[in-house]
Amino acid sequence: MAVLDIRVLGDPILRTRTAPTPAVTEAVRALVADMFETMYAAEGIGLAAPQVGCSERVFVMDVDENPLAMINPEIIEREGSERAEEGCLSIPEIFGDVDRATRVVARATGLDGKPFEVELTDLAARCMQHELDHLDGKLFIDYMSLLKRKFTARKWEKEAASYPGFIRKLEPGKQRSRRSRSRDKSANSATAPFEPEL
Ligand code: K1U
Ligand code: ZN
Repeated sequence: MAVLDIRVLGDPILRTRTAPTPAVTEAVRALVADMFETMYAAEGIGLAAPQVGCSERVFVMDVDENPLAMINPEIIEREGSERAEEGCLSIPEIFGDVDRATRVVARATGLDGKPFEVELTDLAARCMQHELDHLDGKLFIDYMSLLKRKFTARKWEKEAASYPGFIRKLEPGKQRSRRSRSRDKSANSATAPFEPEL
């Protein structure tokens, strides 16, 4: 297993919709293992394949010690709405409020290649929707008002300089087990990826 580099805002892969992953191969299982390792190292609760440079329709998440890997996920039921703050491992130091369904039922293929369904609520439901957006090339900043986006773009211009090539390398010293996670407050950055969308 390996801790992978994380792509940050400005890398075009984060804006590319993934095609369905055709089969659950050994390579897909190895990718999932590396993604869990990377997510725990980054102290996140979710991670989608494009964030580690792979255009696969795959994400991992772990909310309240419930690790979940979803291949070709879809939401088949959604209910409720709540606005809450989100961050993204690919846009460090940027936070914003997003409205999300509070309960979802999702269908996906598991690591065994078999379909399964899962009901998720609250933070787990939010995380699932955030990760599914990644697979469609969508980021939480897309839900911001124009004013907030402009403010955020200026902040990101400064942050981005710490991420040459839009790559976030995780510091080995910062890697922790999933039992000792807390929000990642490390700083970094790229160019002006908000600008074309304003
Ligand atoms: O996909 C990602 O960038 C991971 C991201 C997912 C996320 C889901 C739901 C709300 C916010 C962010 C994170 O893991 S951000 C960091 C984090 O560990 C965290 C976020 C909210 C609550 C608790 C932890
Ligand atoms: Zn994210």
